[in-house]
Amino acid sequence: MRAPVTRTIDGCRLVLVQGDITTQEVDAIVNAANSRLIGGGGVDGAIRRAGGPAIEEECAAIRADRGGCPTGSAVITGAGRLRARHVIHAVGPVWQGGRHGEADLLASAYRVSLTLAAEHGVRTIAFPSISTGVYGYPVAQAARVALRAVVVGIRGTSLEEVHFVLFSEADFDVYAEALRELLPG
Ligand code: AR6
Repeated sequence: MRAPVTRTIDGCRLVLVQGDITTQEVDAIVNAANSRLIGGGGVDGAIRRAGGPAIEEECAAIRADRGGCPTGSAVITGAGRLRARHVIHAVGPVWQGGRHGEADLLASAYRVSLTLAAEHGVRTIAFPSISTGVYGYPVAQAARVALRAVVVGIRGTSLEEVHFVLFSEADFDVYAEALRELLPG
């Protein structure tokens, strides 16, 4: 298990941790969702199992109302039995080789999540590595896009702490290296 890596940006702590996102003590947990907001595997399955049926009930209401959530965007629900107050369901792109706007869509998924968080008074938030599981986005490239989007997006917000929760040591190491490149020291 890797030790956390931390940077401070404009008074906000950016922390890389290795672990399970469902156990994070934060106001909001971000889910790597799909555009139909229909529960799947990976981190989505873990969040829905831990949070219970209340999350699916709210997702079903959003589906009925607006059909789901476009790729590159996000929606917010309650968090059911999770410790967090909110789940932000962010829809990252499916990797198609890198020339189909994937980087812009991935950055947008992070940006919209931060905007929703700020609108709901969230002070602490945890992100998974969106799109790098089932959706096949190469993790080194995704890490650079994700960290840059968050470092830019947290400036001027009331966010106090942003966690990236990496499931494996390998993913943690890739994010730690990308963070060192982006913010040396
Ligand atoms: N905590 C933190 N990270 C986790 C956890 C966990 N409990 N479980 C898995 N991961 P994925 P995607 C990591 O596939 O690529 C779903 O079916 C995992 O190791 O969950 O955006 C949705 O419904 C990987 O690094 O999300 C969509 O249909 C990362 O989370 C689709 O998969 C993301 O992997 C979204 O695919």
